[in-house]
Amino acid sequence: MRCGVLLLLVGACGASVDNTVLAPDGAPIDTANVVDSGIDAPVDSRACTGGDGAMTAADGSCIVLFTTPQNFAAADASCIAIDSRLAILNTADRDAIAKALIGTADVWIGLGDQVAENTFVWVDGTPLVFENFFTDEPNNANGAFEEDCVMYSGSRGGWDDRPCSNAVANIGATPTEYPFLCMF
Ligand SMILES: [Ca+2]
Ligand SMILES: [Ca+2]
Repeated sequence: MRCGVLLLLVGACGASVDNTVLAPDGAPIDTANVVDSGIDAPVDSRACTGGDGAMTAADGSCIVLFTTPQNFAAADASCIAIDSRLAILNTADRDAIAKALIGTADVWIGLGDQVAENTFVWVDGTPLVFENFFTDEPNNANGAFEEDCVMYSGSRGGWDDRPCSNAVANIGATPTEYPFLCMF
């Protein structure tokens, strides 16, 4: 009887030791090696220069203007090529800096509703909170065609959803290439 109890305790103790030894070899140890993409933390230590003009926001982020027109995806790819993304204007200050930089130009910013119509998301995946859409925008072209990418209309002083590229159906001669703002 006593021997049986002892065996049971030894068995339980052995299982516990095995679990403890195995744990460090499991998934949790990988959490120490998670690589930050940098996309959610655009502020970095580089000098704020480049493109066709650049300005620093109060939070230290650098907004860079590129005046050669491109469609939305190509513009974002150009930003990624310099370790940045299309500008995430998620504060009033960033928005004001962007407006000062672009003057009356129309430029892509890093916002769109490509995944779910009328649910606008920044290119780093964060949801829209601060916004500066112009009156009656976003309007998805009033149903005429899809407008899923957002540009800053400098002349109107607010944002406007526009067709992302020439691949969008039924846009006719609607422009789809604009200068753009990168941000790091
Ligand atoms: Ca849309
Ligand atoms: Ca629109």
